[in-house]
Amino acid sequence: MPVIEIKVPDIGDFAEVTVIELIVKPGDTVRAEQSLMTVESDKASMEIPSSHAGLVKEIKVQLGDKVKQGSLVLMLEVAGAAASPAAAAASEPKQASAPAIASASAPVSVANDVLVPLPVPVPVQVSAPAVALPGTAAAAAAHAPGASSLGLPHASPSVRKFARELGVPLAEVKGSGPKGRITEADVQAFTQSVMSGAVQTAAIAAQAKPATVAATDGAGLGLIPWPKVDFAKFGPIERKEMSRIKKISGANLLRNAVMIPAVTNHDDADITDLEAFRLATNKEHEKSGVKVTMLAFLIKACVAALKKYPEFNSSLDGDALIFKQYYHIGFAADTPNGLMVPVIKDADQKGILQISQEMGELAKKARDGKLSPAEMSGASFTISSLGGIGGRYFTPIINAPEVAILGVCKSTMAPVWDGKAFQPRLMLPLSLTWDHRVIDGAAAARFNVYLGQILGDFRRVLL
Ligand code: CAO
Repeated sequence: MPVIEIKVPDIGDFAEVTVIELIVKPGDTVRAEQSLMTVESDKASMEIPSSHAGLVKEIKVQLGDKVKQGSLVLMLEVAGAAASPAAAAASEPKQASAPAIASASAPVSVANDVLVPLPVPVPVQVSAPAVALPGTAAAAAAHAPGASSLGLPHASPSVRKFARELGVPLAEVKGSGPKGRITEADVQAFTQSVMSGAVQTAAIAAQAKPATVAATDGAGLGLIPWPKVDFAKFGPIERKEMSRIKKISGANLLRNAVMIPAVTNHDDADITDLEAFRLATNKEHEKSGVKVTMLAFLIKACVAALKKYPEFNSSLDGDALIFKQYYHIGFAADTPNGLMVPVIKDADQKGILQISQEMGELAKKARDGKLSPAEMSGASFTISSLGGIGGRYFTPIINAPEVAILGVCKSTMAPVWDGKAFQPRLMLPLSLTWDHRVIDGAAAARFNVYLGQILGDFRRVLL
């Protein structure tokens, strides 16, 4: 029986491509259009199908070889009538794109028909080009065990198809092929380890986990799994367990960030006169040992704004709002073990000196790890001040079930136009984050404006 040469057909714009997978071996019988090997350019993977049915006699390429149109792929023994000269080339390559895998000779490109494996065993097609994938999907996929530089798990179209048929999330499979490429054997081995219980898919693991520890896994939210990276591959590393406080606050912050439709308004308050007053007060009370801080004034100013705009002092309860008639103000304290939020109770009934004194005591207890649960609970509004450190604005995360939080940064002197000239004024940057289910943008802007007015002239608190 005649033996014909199977060569690389027209592969479009690609001058040279690399052989990344040999799908057949000598002695295999192949059908016409059956894939012989996978090649890869810098843009896409393609499978080279056979133009004829026959018996593979000899493979003429090796993994890693660079091939181009006309390169000899293999020798195929075919039935006599089939060996016409016109047929002595492989079929058009199957690029992994195009609407579907129509015929084996229709080009299909990986780059334009991205199958992003989800934690559930249902592949989802994303029609955008790989380079323009939605940020999270692309970023996460790019760090997945077998991810390629396109943000996709490194696998040939046939392996992808195989994984799809088995419902295997390719992003969770570690590739053993060249450059971490996932092979059919990897998919098989993954399936076996899942069946034997040695490995759980992210979707199964998420179902088994309590909600609070979903902090490291997007699967509970129906997202693709969190990227797992072997950092040691890139350089020296050290693993340290997070503190208990960080673990607890992290889970809370994640829930609040994900569940609250939060918006942040930024504004500046002119605290030139207030700062002068604060410094004078501190001088006056030098001997008392109590230091009056800007945060104490902010607490008092917030109480006034909360009274004027009560929805900021409320909490959601199903479809109802609970309006609190007390003013317990939490303040974020930076401690060696992480973020803690002690609470000044009944701040409306306390003066600046008392608030300053209590704040000092609570902050010390927080840093010493001696806060009691009662001293950290019951807040109806929270302030997070980075004023002692620096920065301009930030977007604090609401401390649920509260509905707003005020972030404060470092005040700076700035030229402010008074209608006739620029005046040097001490300006305090404010960032108010609010829950859009409860508060409207206009109300948030009014709250900030009012807060600014009070801080600009504290006598307004008395009105
Ligand atoms: N603008 C300019 N200076 C400010 C300022 C502001 N908004 N706020 C405070 N300062 C100054 C203070 O006057 C003080 O200066 P002096 O030492 O010259 O008197 C200095 O900065 C340090 O103040 P402080 O931060 O120790 O005191 P505070 O009352 O402002 O804050 C506390 C107390 C507990 C809130 C603070 O120590 C702290 O832990 N801040 C970090 C909070 C945090 O981590 N927030 C982020 C939460 S989100 O991750």
